[in-house]
Amino acid sequence: MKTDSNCIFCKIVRGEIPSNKVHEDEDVFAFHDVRPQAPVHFLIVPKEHVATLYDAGMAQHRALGKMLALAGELAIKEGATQGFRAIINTGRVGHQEVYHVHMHVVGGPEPLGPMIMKRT
Ligand code: DGP
Repeated sequence: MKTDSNCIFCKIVRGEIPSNKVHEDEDVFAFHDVRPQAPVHFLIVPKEHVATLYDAGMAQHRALGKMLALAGELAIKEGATQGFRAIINTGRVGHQEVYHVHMHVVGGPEPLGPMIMKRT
């Protein structure tokens, strides 16, 4: 499995940087966002280093599928029982800050603004 020694999320997956873990299996790792933008805010990442969705393909379909398949279950576990947003920022235009694919799961309890992840 491809890993990047300089990637902050690879370091979290390897346990070299501490994180507040939500879930781990052989394909994906989920942990709380260090800068939460809502009461529930965690990230689900593939364990394999894939920089962006542009770099992902069918070779990653299992991990990418799991990210979506687990979102609801983990959101409920974290307390977002009335809805959430699942967001994958991609590239410069998508305001991607960390170049290891990650899905934000952002939830209530109150309804979220129209562009919760937009940064100025
Ligand atoms: P973005 O690439 O813009 O989709 O967002 C990256 C997110 O990653 C941002 O909300 C903050 C979070 N983040 C960055 N570094 C760390 C870290 O070291 N630990 C954790 N838990 N989250 C991080």
